[in-house]
Amino acid sequence: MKGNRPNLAILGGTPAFDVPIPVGQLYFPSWDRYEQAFRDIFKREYYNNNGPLHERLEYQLCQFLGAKHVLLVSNATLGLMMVADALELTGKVLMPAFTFIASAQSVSWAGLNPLFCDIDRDTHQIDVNEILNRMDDEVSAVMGVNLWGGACQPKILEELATTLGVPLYFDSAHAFGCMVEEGKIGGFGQAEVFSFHATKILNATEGGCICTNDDDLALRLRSIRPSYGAAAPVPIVRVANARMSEAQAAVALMSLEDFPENRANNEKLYRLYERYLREVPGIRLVKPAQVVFSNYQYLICEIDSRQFGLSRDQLLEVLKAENVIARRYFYPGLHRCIPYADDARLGGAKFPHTDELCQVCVQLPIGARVSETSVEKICDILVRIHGHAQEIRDRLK
Ligand code: T4K
Repeated sequence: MKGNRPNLAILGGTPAFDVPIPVGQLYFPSWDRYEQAFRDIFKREYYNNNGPLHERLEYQLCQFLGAKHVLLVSNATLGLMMVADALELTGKVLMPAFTFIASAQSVSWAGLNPLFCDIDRDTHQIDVNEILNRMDDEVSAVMGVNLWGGACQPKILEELATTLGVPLYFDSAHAFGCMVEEGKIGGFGQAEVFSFHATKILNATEGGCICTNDDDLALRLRSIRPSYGAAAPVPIVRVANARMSEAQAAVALMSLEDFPENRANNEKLYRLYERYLREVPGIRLVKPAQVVFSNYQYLICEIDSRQFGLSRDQLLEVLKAENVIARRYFYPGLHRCIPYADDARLGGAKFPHTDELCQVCVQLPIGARVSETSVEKICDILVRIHGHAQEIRDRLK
């Protein structure tokens, strides 16, 4: 790192980047490939409902993930709702408080109540002991969440769910392509759900998929997703209308082909951050936890404001002035979000680790649109911010 830029934007200097550098993977295939895929869709005159690209993507994902059944859906939130419905859950679903609000909203939309538990302070993943502490008679399932390109010990959760006698499913929106010692994410519990939103490493612009090895569950899920007018494989109460179009499948197929390259780019950028951030007091880079292979989809740091000199929120403001769009995922913790904050069912439970991480976590840019030079520049800015912390604090007053 050169460290010789004249000044920080917050102190009157020029922003380090001319255009905002966003968080998120934001992969774009080359225009030629994109154009060809869409010419083919136009030639076939087929937009939706189990088209050839849709079928090819489901097949390739089964191969890639080693799952018996893969169902494409419009997004992961709908996929999670469908799983809750297909499992015929009642009452409550036990899940971590430290996750994106969509995890809990999927449960609410399925007519159930989320019951939150705290996470492990170091790994950020669900705390197995907390599951045991929070379990009650109304809990009909556990939802594990595999966060940040890491994992929540899915094999241990499987054993625990068997002991507790409830089904287990996973929100794996962050974990496409990741592996734990016991196998690939996608093959654990009753079902796992991935997100293919534009900010994820497997990108359909918008979309997702459900994986399951359970034949009956797969049949019910196919009936819930259906194409209107098509015969449902088995009778079900509700349909979700959660199809993925040919246009989305086309982008996802290119993204799947380029997954190894995009993952390798993420890892290279992660290693750069790792090397440079060692020099910055008060910034801890969070390692993807409990996996043997990560997609490095997120670059998460914890800010120790006493050592760094600024709080996480002050840092976000300073980075924004430099055109670095960092995020404070997840804020403020699901137990503090409407509609769950006033919920008497929280029953006075405390979530100290979630509360702490919601104050100190920051997501920095990583992904297909981020270059090594950009990472060096961002780390250089962080060094300078730390070096001018007092001056910045005075300016932000
Ligand atoms: N479970 C978990 C654990 C999740 O994290 C998520 C989603 C879900 C379930 C549900 O999955 P989906 O139902 O969405 O499939 C994003 C994504 O919308 C969301 O998918 C994701 N998690 C969540 C953590 O992040 P935002 O609101 O922060 O993203 P957004 O749209 O503001 O984009 C981030 C940055 O990228 C901005 O600076 C703008 C920029 N951007 C974004 C898009 C989409 C671009 O420059 N171009 C683009 O095309 O939610």
